[in-house]
Amino acid sequence: MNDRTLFEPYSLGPLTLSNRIVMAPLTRNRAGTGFVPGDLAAEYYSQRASAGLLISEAAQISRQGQGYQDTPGIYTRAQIDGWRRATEAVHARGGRIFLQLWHVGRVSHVDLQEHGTVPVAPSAIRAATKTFVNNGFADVSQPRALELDELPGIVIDFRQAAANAMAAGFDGVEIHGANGYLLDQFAKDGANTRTDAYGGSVENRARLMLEVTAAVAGEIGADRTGIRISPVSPANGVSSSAPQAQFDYIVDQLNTLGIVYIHVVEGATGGPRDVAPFDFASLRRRFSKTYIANNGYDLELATSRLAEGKADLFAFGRPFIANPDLVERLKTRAPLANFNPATLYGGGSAGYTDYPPFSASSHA
Ligand code: 8OZ
Repeated sequence: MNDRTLFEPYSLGPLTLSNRIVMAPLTRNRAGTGFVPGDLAAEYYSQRASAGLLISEAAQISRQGQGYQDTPGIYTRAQIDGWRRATEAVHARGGRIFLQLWHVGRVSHVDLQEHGTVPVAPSAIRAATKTFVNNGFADVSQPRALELDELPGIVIDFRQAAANAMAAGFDGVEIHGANGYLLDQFAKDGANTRTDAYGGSVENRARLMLEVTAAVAGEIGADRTGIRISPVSPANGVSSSAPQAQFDYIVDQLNTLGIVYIHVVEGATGGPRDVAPFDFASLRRRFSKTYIANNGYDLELATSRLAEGKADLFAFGRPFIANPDLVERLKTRAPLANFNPATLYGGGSAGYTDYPPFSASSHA
């Protein structure tokens, strides 16, 4: 079954994926009132259902976990019902879809928080990054450090959000442990100067990510739980003084928890793959289940990495925006369309659901 070609089926835990191409999570900021994903989202995901696995845009697990305008949640009944339309549309086309669970931590703005309260973080250190709020980009707000007794509530929010995702019909969930958001902030010492059980040592800084993973896997099953990590990415202003030791340890523990995949952003998110020295093969060796590779892959690199056994699945992000039929285009070596950067974040169907498949585009 697990034929070594990108376009053959692959067994991911209990699921059979039709190929080894994954659609990476992509933030598109088109949720409606109450942060509910609407019919356009269902259409957008169903248009891309020929990917072996779709990973949804990041969905906040709570109001506190939101960091950008108009991103969808997974903590209310209306949000669950909205997402169900997307999962049903994807399943009707034979696709598989995981929901990405997100708490942004300090990458937020008072105007996005309930009653204008300040965002939360491992430590009261402001991130050098911007967010999309009030229809423009603005510096993130100064955060406050989470109290020790608030952390169990965040674990519970992740667990409940995972249960909600399953109620909405998702095939599983991906915990967002990457790109400088809450769990990555805890893991990396540039953002975490705590002196309690959640700061200091490699083990302590990994603790929240691992508690969340254990709780989610306990709720919905390890074989439906994945996680995304970005060991060396400086995304959203994080830094780690010893990423190899930190992420070797994290991946050893994730392996023990038995979750179905690790999804690894190799290098700087959306940027250079060689941003810092790091042995990704070490993570591959430490993890016995599925390794999803991401960042700057094209057909050639994915094909060679698969042949070398360096990864099982390959996540493409930006190429899926303007190429809903990306799998077919890669398979037939058809040209790829470029997306319009002006319609990436927010708006309606323009630049979202109106990119045609190759067979329907102007060459035909
Ligand atoms: C781009 C814009 C906003 C959020 C990530 C969820 O980097 C994101 C994101 C990307 O993981």
